[in-house]
Amino acid sequence: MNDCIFCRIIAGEAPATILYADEQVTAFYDIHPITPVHILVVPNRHIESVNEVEEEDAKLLGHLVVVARHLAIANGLERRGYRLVINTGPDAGQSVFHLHLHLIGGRSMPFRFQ
Ligand code: DGP
Repeated sequence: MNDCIFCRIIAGEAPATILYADEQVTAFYDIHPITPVHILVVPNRHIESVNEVEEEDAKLLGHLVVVARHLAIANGLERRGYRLVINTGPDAGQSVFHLHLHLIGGRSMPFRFQ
């Protein structure tokens, strides 16, 4: 997917501060952080959104969460807490159509889901 910015970051063709990478996922800082810590954890394979997730992707999505947990600990978020957010589709404000998990924390966040 040459027109996908996250595919280009994963391939090393676009700049980003890579915090973690393995054969399944890549993590890097969000370019527009909304909290002191704002990291994106992204599957290396292009999946547009949760709408395209299949049963065989369950292990990959579990791995995304495990990597996010390690990054939360590495950034000192474990005790105070953090959010893991996956925006899906226009009503949720998804703007990059390559599935990604937001790890946000480092300040208290209001509860906004009503
Ligand atoms: P979402 O709204 O859930 O689709 O979030 C997409 C996020 O991706 C948004 O917070 C900004 C971030 N982002 C967009 N383009 C780039 C980029 O080129 N580099 C990095 N590091 N982050 C990006």
